[in-house]
Amino acid sequence: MKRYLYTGLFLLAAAAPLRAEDGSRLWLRGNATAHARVAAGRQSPTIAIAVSELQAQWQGAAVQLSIVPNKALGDDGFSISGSPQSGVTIAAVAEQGLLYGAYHLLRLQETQSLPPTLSITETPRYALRILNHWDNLDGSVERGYAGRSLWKWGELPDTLSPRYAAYARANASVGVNGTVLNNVNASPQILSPPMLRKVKAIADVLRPYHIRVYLSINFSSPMALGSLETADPLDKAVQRWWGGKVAEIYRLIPDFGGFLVKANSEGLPGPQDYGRTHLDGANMLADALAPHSGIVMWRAFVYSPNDPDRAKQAYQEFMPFDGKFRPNVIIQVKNGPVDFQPREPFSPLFGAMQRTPVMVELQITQEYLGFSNHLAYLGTLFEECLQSDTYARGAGSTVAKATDGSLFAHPLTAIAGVANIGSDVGWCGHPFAQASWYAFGRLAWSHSLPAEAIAREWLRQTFGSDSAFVEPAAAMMMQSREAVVSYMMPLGLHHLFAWGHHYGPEPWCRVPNARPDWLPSYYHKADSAGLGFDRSSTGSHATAQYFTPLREQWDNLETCDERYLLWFHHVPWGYTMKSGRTLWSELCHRYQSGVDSVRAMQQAWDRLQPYVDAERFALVQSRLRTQARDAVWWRDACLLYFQTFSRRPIPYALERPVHDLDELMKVKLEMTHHN
Ligand code: GCV
Repeated sequence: MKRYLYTGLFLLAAAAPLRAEDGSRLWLRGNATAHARVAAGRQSPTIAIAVSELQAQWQGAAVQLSIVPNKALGDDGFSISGSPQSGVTIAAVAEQGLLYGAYHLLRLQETQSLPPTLSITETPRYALRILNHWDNLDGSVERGYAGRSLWKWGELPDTLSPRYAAYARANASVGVNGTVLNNVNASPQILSPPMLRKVKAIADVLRPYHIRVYLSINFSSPMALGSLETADPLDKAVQRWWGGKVAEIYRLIPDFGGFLVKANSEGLPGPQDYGRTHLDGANMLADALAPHSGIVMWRAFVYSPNDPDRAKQAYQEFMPFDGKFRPNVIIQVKNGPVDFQPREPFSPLFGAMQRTPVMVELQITQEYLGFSNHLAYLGTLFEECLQSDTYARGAGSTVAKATDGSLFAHPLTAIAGVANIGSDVGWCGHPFAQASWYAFGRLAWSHSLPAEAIAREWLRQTFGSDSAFVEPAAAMMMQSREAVVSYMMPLGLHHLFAWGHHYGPEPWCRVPNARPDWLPSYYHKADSAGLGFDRSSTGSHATAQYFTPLREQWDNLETCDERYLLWFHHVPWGYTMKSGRTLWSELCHRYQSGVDSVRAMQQAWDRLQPYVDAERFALVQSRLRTQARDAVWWRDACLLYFQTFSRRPIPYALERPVHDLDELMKVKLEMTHHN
């Protein structure tokens, strides 16, 4: 079976009712026909952007931008008052508040939700709202499915791609205020003087949009760049080296944000190489950055096998250090305890680490959700994580509240999203993937916004406001991520991906001498008795890392949320599920429902053709066809493989598989630019 990667279109040209669009304008498609009167009491590059955006697009009467001493608004907040007819005032304490206020007002206009009288006050829930780019210095992007890197290192610092400002504008429009330019698998070279001059050139473009630049660093940099013989964080020469390097960065980039660090994870160097700890490493860097008000985002994505269950390892490694980090350290924790699977329970570090700032890392790029071939709106995944109740301080202690400074009073609050942005003309590789970037920004600003409301907002701005379009398209988006869960890994299954890339299924995968926790069988544990990883008290007891009542609920097969059933339990094939079906039968139904959902998305999209420009219509239609084929592939691969253990028939009411297991087991994807 040959699998195609979709780089071109092979569609019959449909009648084009609307102007073709390439997606490059994202959700900022306001037509520059307005000539509003906009006045500002002060001048600055940032205020000039707010003024010109409003002048070009605001269709109402005059707008006044005012700096006011209203401390309650904080640095980024704003208020909007007045009325579109008689004139609007946007007030803020600082210039960036005016910029965010301008974009907010224009969003209300573009989504046709302007009230006759405006009385709005907005402040963000996280102080730092940051994109992480996994972009390498050679222009490739790790887990990137939207072309090459946005950053043209070869032509910087002299040539500035117009995309840098367009990127900054898009981010500012949704409130993103930071970006980590390079991959967490960091090359030490990013800190070399020539590279820092290139970084400075980007920072200069992003600054008026109030986007700070951060860098991922390699812990061995003092050895690779500074010819020291060690990178031991307790070594004085190492500390001096970092102090000097940080000072050099701040001379070039006075508002530099700080470092993101992946250390002692997946083969990268770190303090443990010298018998030191994550605490030693993070605090050493924090001391170097503190004089300049920079921060360290130290990742908790670590899984050295100190426990047979990978899902427990980050908690075990980091909890002993709670309360011991410097105040400018924040621990960056992936949403789930393993690795950005289509569905995971939240990481138990949220809520548990109370005396240290902790930030959520979400993945916007679809490493484990069909790359940019599959339509999977991740607003629902982000919402599910942020609204998960940790019960750390009783009911209502959501992940959002455990990280936004409200439950545990930390002044440093942040959230990160691994970007899905590249050189692709439509930025994200799939027109609907833009929605996940948009949703990240909106939730980082206001984590209680419903994913559905965000989807509607995005659709109105990106395609058009006709409710005959918006409502069915929003419904399609809202079910899209659940569809992926169903056809890939329902009921708490995880990591069934093929070796070498994370696109297709390979639950049977065996690789001699591979780390066991990189193989699907480690996670699904299928045998003749049943399926799933026993993380209950009879198994690895990962449930003990959660608060009551979750630990008891999830520990018990009968009360465990079925979404996480096979995450926490090894369940007999004949076990009776809530539906009354056996586990095996339920599994078959779930896989089929995933396939059915994709077909329903295809139908829904085809019906929307009259409302969509030909170019984006055809692209989405083509991607949905790929997705439909892939969904069948996933269903057949997983069910036929698990059937070798369950030895039960696929329920007769369901579609029959269309592949042979032998044939599927031979599929080897050539994912040259997609892995
Ligand atoms: C940047 C997973 C991904 C890696 C990624 C890593 C991480 O393992 O597959 O590509 O590396 O997570 O988040 O550090």
